Amino acid sequence: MVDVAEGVEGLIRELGGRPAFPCNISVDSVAAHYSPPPGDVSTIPANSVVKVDFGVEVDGYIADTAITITDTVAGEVLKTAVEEALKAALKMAAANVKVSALGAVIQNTLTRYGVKPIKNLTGHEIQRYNLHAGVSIPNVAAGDDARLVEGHVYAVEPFATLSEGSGVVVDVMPATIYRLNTQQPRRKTTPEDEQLPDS
Ligand SMILES: [Co+2]
Repeated sequence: MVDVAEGVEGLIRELGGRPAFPCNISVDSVAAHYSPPPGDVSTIPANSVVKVDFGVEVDGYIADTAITITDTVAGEVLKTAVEEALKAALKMAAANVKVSALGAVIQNTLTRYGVKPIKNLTGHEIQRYNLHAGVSIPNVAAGDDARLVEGHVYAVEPFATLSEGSGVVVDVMPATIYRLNTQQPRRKTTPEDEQLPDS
């Protein structure tokens, strides 16, 4: 996994960009946000569903993208479903379209393939130097009355799970991706905090 992450991030730098966030390599029931820390010896198992998610930053402008790679039949269904859901959402994306309408078309497409949308992972608006800004793009017919705005940038991120899944992801430790928040005052650290591994 470290080799894949290093390869992706190395190529981004070679091509003149910078990784916008650590390359995520998430396997099977891990939906997103696992990045192998230094020294991680884990490998990608056979018969798995692997999500590779990475972003590129140039001069503060950010692209956010992901692909699913699988050697399983169930994984192929998931992959086709999310790809078709993305296509359907992009087809209707335009200024003034409600984000809930995008969520609805994503949900309907996924349901047609017999898989379930993940409710609590969403796409998002992207601003310069700000990966998660402004509105969220839901994967279900939910959300507020927010609408797409001309000139703004959005990441549309359909996430799906097999029908027996709950459609809700949970946070598990260890967290391997951190974000430096320069807007908030630093909270006091405790000796415990000092012992957390760097990632
Ligand atoms: Co994203």
